[in-house]
Amino acid sequence: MASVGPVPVIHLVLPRSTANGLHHVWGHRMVPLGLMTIAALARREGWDARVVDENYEALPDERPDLVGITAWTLFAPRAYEIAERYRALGVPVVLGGAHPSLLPGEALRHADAVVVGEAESVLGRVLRDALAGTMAGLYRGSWDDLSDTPTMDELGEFYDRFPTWRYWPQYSVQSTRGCRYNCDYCSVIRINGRGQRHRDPGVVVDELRRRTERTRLTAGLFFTDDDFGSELDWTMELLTAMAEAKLPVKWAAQTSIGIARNEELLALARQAGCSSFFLGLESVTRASLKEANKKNRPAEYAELVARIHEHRIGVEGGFVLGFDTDGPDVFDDTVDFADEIGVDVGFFSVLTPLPGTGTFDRYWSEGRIFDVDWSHYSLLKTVFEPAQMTAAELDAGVLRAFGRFYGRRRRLRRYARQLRTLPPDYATVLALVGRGFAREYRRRRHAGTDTARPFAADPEDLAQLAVTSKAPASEAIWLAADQVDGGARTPVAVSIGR
Ligand code: B12
Ligand code: SF4
Repeated sequence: MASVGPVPVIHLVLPRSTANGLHHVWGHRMVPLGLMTIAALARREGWDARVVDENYEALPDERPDLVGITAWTLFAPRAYEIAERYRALGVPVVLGGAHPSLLPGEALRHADAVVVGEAESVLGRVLRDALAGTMAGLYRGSWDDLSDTPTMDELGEFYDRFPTWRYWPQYSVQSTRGCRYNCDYCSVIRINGRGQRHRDPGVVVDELRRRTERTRLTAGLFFTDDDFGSELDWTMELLTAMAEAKLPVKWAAQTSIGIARNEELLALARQAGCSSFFLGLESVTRASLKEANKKNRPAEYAELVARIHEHRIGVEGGFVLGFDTDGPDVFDDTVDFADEIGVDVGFFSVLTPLPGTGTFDRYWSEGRIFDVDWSHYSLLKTVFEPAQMTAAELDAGVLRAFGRFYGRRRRLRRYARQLRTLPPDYATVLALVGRGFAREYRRRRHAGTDTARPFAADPEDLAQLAVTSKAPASEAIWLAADQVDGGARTPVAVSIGR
């Protein structure tokens, strides 16, 4: 393939997704870091790259040499529509991300190539093959250490191309990949592997320093790590370096709740600019947590949340509803519990058998999954038969949970408490986020679907997925790929751990 211009151009598309309100709410509108990473990798190979976030802009008219599309499960059907549109114009398409990694056979029906796993080790080959006109089939991206992952130096130019109003927090940084836990319903450990890989704390701080020097004002930052507090020695090292650098950042991170047991670490986090921690609290009953293979103990939640608040750090709590042990009272009980223990921002999700997970395996084997239109896998729509209620009751219950948690009175009471316990400016930010959620869920954003036509997964792809979902987490995507190409390519080296 000869390039259409002096340098080859790749368009990198994040498909639109109105099916879930989370990313519309101010304070949770984040940059598409995966695509920016790929843009920076393409730059290294001499390509020009344009990142297109379809949530905010239309697909461009100009014709690139190659299109890369990222797909999570809920917007995979839209990704396929976009892929078909470009292929009809004669532009080759490569798909990657969580969903194509776990269902590469399905993704290949809609694209010229699919990257299974992470792009760093393999994108150069994809681009070279694209230019040579030999791009085809599956490419396996290994789980390498993160030394090759582009830093803010390379990502900066792509940040600069976004309108400044679009995203808040302004920056996202990934300092680790993977997770050491093994929650039954989680995709992360399938996509990024069990165990955690870390970036060098000095590199992370350096990257933040250079970026914030340009803005002067205090910048909002989100660590996309799945468990920021997984290996506390490393977390301590990073926080110490951040605190010493006195960076003008206010940041949030997702972490397991264990971080709250370490007073020294909490104090350091505050010093380093931490505004809030997102905790996957998941359930208020130990029985449901056991079902999910989650180690949390609800009896400790109140005390641990209070400890975080003592350091004037906010707490966002994620809850999953619809476990087999959850009865109809679970919605009100969860909201009341979350409010009582002082959760500042609450997320309530429908338990969802995401492809490739243990939960998918269990419900699929039991014949309980009735909906395989992936655009419904928004975590706000029930796609399986729950044990103690109907699917419609679970849908309605989760909406009711949002309505109850973000009811006007509760929001006012919460704000009054936050003004006493958190920095007043941050309390106000949280109040605005709460108002955003209240509005979002009143408007029932998630009820719509984004695709032009209904989607139903193909039985052959589902048969492969059933096999993939039985695999231990760190083997799932490789088994998915083997089922498509018969393991034809050399297996990748997998390095996990520090
Ligand atoms: C930050 C984040 C968000 C943010 C911002 C997302 C954004 N705009 O990018 C917010 C908070 C908005 C969000 C929302 C949701 N999220 Co989210 N999110 C994440 C998180 C933690 C990090 C994503 C990230 O930036 N990663 C860093 C980049 C560098 O990695 P990456 O995107 O995976 O890209 C690499 C590879 O995958 C590959 N790759 C990816 N795309 C492509 C494309 C091509 C062409 C190629 C070659 C390669 C390639 O190469 C990249 C570099 O190695 C991930 C977990 C995770 N570890 O990835 C969950 C995750 C992606 N989210 C998930 C989910 C389910 C959701 C929600 C539905 C949750 C909810 N309760 O509502 C919503 C959906 C919102 C919506 N409507 O779009 C799931 C998706 C699972 C799945 N099977 O689809 C994940 C994996 C978490 C999980 N526990 O399973 N999320
Ligand atoms: S849900 Fe969170 S803690 Fe559990 S395995 Fe996934 S990333 Fe790790």
